Formats: sequence, C-alpha cells, structure tokens
Amino acid sequence: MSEIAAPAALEPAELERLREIARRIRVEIVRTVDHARAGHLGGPLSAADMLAVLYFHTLRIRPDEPDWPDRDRLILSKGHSSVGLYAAMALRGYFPLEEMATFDAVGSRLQGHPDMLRLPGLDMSTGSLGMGISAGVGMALGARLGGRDLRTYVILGDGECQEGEVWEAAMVGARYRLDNLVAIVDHNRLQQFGWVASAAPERIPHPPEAPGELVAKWSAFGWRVMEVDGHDIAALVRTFEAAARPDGRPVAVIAHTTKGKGVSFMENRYYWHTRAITPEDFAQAMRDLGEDAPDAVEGAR
Ligand SMILES: Cc1ncc(C[n+]2csc(CCOP(=O)(O)OP(=O)(O)O)c2C)c(N)n1
Repeated sequence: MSEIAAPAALEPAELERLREIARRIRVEIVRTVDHARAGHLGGPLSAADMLAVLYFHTLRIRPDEPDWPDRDRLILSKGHSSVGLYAAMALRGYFPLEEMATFDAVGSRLQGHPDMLRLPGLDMSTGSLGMGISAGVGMALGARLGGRDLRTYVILGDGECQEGEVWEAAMVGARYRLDNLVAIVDHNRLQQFGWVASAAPERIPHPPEAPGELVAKWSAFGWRVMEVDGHDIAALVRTFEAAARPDGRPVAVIAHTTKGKGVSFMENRYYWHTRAITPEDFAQAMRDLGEDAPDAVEGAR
C-alpha cells in the first residue's frame, strides 16, 4: 500500500554536507531555545533532517529573492517547530544566523510560531494545527491554474493528523489530482502529552495508533503514500525525488522519526516537547551534538 523509493546514488560529499547541515540545525535549535529560555525542542529536532534535505537539496528556492514567483512553497504546518525552520532558513541565507538570538522576543521576526507577514521567505503563517495542508492545497491548485511548475511541500505532525481539517484537505487534494503537492508527516509517535504506543511508556493518554494506520488513511483518501526513515538523509533525498515524479495523485510521505532526535535524554520523551533547559542539560545536549560547550554553560545567560 505504500512505496519505498529505490536506492539512488548520492555523492558521498553531498551526503556528508547534508548530514553536517542537519547537525548544525539541531545545534541551533538547542542553543536558540536555551537562549530564549522558551520554545519547543522535541518536534524541531525530529524534523531537522527533513528540513536540511528540503532547504539544501530539494527545494527550488532563491533565498536572496524570497518572493520569486516560481519558487517551491514550503509550509511548516506543525508551526510549533518554527525554531527548526528558522535554523534551516538562516543557514541557507535568508537572514543572519545571529538573528536567531531574537527568537520569541517581542518585536522579533522570529516568533514562536511562523509569521509570514514578518519574515520574508515564509510561505504561510502556522501554529494552529491542522490548517497548513489546506493552504498547501490552495497553493498547489493555484500553481497549476497559473501554469507554474512549482511544487508545494507541507510538513505535518502525526498528532496534527488528528485534526479533521487535515482530512478535508486530503479529500480536496485527491479530488483535484494535485500531484504537485507533497505532504510530509513527521511520524515521531508522540505529541504534547504522550501518545502513542511503545514509544511513550511513561504516559499514553490516547489509544495507541495501530501500526500503519497513517499509511492506510492517506491511501484511503486517494494519496500516493511513500514511507521513509526520516533521519536517513540519503533515503529522504531519493524519496523527495521520487515524490516529484507526478502520477496524478498528491503524495504523502510518512517519515518515521524520533522525537528529540540527536539529544540522548530528549529522545522519545514527550515532556521534551517543550521544556526549559538547565545548564547541565545544555552542556550534555551540545556534547551529544558534537559541539564543545565549556563556555556555554557559564555564559549562555
Ligand atoms: C489546533 C491546535 N490545538 C492544539 C495546539 C497545541 N499543540 C501544540 S503542539 C501540539 C502537539 C503536536 O503534536 P504533533 O503534531 O505530533 O507534533 P510533534 O510531535 O512533531 O511536535 C499541540 C497539541 C495547537 N497548536 N493547535
């Protein structure tokens, strides 16, 4: 019922480059949330690899011309993971990396949830879960009607897929055969307070999702479904390449991920969805991510 993209050659140097970018995105996520003393961690960390591949390999974009009409569109529908999106955008050159220090501050362009009216390069304001995919359907339909060959990518959370609006949009996307639309589900099996199944032994407030349920649902709604290890850079590259070959159906990429990926004590812990970081946590996180942090413990705040 789902596809797995066939292996394709990816230059070792390109693979290394993308891995390093994903690592740097994770470092920026932790550093920024620590500095702001607020923000989400688990969700952005789980999406870091897909953001690296999208922004540095897949998307047709011009960071110095953010309004370029033919750019691919990217909507982070799970807008609470904005800090990961900002890290990818800063590293890609949309704005200076130093600006990350303003994250979540009053007046900053980098709000806790993405605000397209403030930050050039954002295609959609998000934060209220469930809405991004509807906007993506509109953008994909608009692109087709306008004769533009751009693609629209929407990143959703798996918890977000509990929102009814997601499935209204899924119906419409299939109805209009929007094969220029790719929904990427960050399937980390956790949300704000737990869920689902074995990954959350501490707390399971919702009924466990059956294995393969998301695959079955998107398929039932008429979408072409692909599955991928959401932390395997090479697999993400070839999955997005395969997703770009149109066959008359919108594509749902179910990316199997780990919430908090890359920071040992955050992985698979729902309570790291959002939480303040202690100096000890920060030092450990930097070590986990391959950064030296002796100064940061003392000087971070
Ligand atoms: C409509 C709506 N309801 C509730 C929230 C609060 N909220 C923010 S993140 C989150 C959990 C999201 O879980 P998931 O979609 O799985 O994202 P991830 O695990 O990748 O962070 C919730 C309930 C929200 N932002 N929007």
